[in-house]
Amino acid sequence: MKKFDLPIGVYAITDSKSGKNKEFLEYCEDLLKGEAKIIQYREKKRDLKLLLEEAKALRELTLKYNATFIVNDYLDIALLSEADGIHIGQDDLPIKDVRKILGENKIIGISTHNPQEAQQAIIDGADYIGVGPIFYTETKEDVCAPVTLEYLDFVNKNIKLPYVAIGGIKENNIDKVLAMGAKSICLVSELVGADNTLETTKRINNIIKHWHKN
Ligand code: 3NM
Repeated sequence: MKKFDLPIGVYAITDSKSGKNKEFLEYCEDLLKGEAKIIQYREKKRDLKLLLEEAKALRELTLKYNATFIVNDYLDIALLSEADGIHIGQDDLPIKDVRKILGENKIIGISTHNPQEAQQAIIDGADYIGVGPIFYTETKEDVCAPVTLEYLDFVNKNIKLPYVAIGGIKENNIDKVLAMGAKSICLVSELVGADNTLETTKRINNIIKHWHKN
């Protein structure tokens, strides 16, 4: 039995530019008020003490809004902040070793970019996968070329794991991703760059939920 399903709606990821016009936590609270039910804390190349401090604060905030809290990459930060789980990349520690450290009850997600990686994620015991980048993105450094809607279609039809569609997804192209069956959708720059993060998150959540209402 699956222990976890991704919520239908926006899968929010923080970015070093999150809250550039606002305090970081205020930005995250806008995501939560806009009904994001899952937040991944993704911050690269920063002071570990600061990462832990922010992760703990975000853990507290996500509990207040009854949202799932995932930490990107850092196992130590995930454990110390009592996150619900971790999201890793293909070059990180193997899932079975991450599982040994985190335990059975925590969520492990992994980014995948092709059918082989998706199939391997099942074998390795991932709880969900990231599917991307669907479209061109400048947000993630060293990411591969867009995997296109073709890979999303493959995952939707063949991979029996929850998945989040990611990469270059905007309000003006989200319909294409929804039409493939995606239920959990991540938009980073679209939310970071929004004039009103709360309203934009809410509006995009409504689009996703409306699409899947039956
Ligand atoms: N992971 P935006 S693409 C964090 O394909 C991340 O694994 C990706 O940002 C992957 O919505 C990506 O601004 C960045 O394109 C997504």
